[in-house]
Amino acid sequence: MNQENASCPKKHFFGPASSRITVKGTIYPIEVGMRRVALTRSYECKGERFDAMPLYDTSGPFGDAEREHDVRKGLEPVRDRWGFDRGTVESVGGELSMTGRKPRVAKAGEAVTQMHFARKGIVTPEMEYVAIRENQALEAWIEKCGGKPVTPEMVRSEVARGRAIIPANINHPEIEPMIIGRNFRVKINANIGNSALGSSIDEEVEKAVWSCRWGADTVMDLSTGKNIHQTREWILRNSPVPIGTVPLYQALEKVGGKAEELSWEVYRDTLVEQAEQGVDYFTIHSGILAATLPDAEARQTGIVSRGGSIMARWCRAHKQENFLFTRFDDICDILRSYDVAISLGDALRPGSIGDANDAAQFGELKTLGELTLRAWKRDVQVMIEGPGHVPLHMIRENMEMQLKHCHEAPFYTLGPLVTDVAAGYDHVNSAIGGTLIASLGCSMLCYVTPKEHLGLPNRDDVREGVIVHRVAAHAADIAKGSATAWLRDELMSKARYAFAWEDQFSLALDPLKTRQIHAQNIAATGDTSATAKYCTMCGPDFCSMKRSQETTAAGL
Ligand code: IRN
Repeated sequence: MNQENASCPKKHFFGPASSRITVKGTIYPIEVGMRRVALTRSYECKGERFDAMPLYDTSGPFGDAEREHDVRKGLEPVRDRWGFDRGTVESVGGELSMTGRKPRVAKAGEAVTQMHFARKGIVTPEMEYVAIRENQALEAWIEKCGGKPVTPEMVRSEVARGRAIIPANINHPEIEPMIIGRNFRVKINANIGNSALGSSIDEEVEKAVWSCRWGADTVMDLSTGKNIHQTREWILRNSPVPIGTVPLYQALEKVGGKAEELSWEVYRDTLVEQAEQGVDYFTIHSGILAATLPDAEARQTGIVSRGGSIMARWCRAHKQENFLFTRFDDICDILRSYDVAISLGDALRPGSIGDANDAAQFGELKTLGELTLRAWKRDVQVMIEGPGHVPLHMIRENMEMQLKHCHEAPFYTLGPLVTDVAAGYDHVNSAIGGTLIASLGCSMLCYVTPKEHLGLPNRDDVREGVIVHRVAAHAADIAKGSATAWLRDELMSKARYAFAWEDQFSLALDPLKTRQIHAQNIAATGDTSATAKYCTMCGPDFCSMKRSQETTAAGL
């Protein structure tokens, strides 16, 4: 780690061995947040000694356990202090209710997207930020393993060619930038949001904060119930991670829930409203076309995308083409002036394994590839959404088709769920398919919680969903050859073999649960030393690691 650039540690949400640190940039006055875990001993890996490990951290200021958080004030607008001159920006519209800040927009016809600057050869502070963040202050280790640390220039080039995106609306200055692309760490998204039947603003803000603490790289606010605007405002002002939405849901609310009454004008105004608030990416279902509806509707489970079914209904009622398709260039013109990235929705994703990889799904994927080129013409950053329910042996084809049709724009999938019978455990189901597709090049996994198909997730479901998908993403990173991901496992294994329980807690993806289970173990064994060389799984006489060590020590 570059010690000169690292700040003083602060006590972390995950306990005394974890601290929140920041690493300073060298091009811009940025401070990149990370988590550092102190280990109780020094472990040797490839001739290097490690008595601490820096970890990628999504918790932002919420990771700092001693900081008071007043959600009514929101987070500091850190990005505004980085001194990057976007040149063409002006204030617009009314004040944001929580901060009194005026939203900003590019002057007519101008673009302020990361892709715009990248293509001009300009490295932005956000690009430097994600480069430092991806390396986890382990540049020397990455090189030792034969890898290349990420550089700001490499980030610029990936964004310029559309192979990665940095969702960072100019009106969301509170975020710690992150990057989505297959040459970077695999990311996960957590969906939150109220429905007509449940949850309050406070609960949703709490879920957003909770998601970041447990490791969500982005959060999507999918609210469809009361107070949509206000709920989103509070989430945005308190979110250190990019926020995504499906603007169609709010547009539908505005017309009383009647899909046939939707219009381009209502939708356009909703895009502007959300872009001014600072939403970083929009799911837009532009790929479902009127001609494909008969095929899709004849499937076993029809159209399972909410956005897709709304647009299908609109097309049927008006006997017209999907206006999200016909107005696509107008949509891009709005998005480029705030730097909102597009997540092209998979309205025709399969909702059962029997519908997987059918003509409707792959036909839409092809359309999404065509739309990608149109968005790129306007310098709008794009990722592509993917399925859905797909049996394990049919997943590879999804990744191959996405690469073939979508010009290497990042793939972002919902699972895939590999069976239809895992209700109550669909988070695990999703992580199985997600691990495979991420190892093949998918850039971000949309989490699924244990409540999928059954009900609105609560805080505990959010934690389960996030951690299970972090396991999937981490497993994929290892399979892709990430030196930083590998190091964490190597240290964990050494700690496990040494019965260094504290280090095992610190390095686990869920340190709190690990500690809690071990505490129950201590209570059961009566051994309070916390150094016991066994656990209740095998007991003192059957612990294979203990036995191996004794055998080696005895020279047997
Ligand atoms: C991700 C990949 N495929 C779908 N998703 C997510 O599903 C998307 O990001 C958003 O959170 C949600 C949209 O659902 P509908 O409207 O397509 O059902």
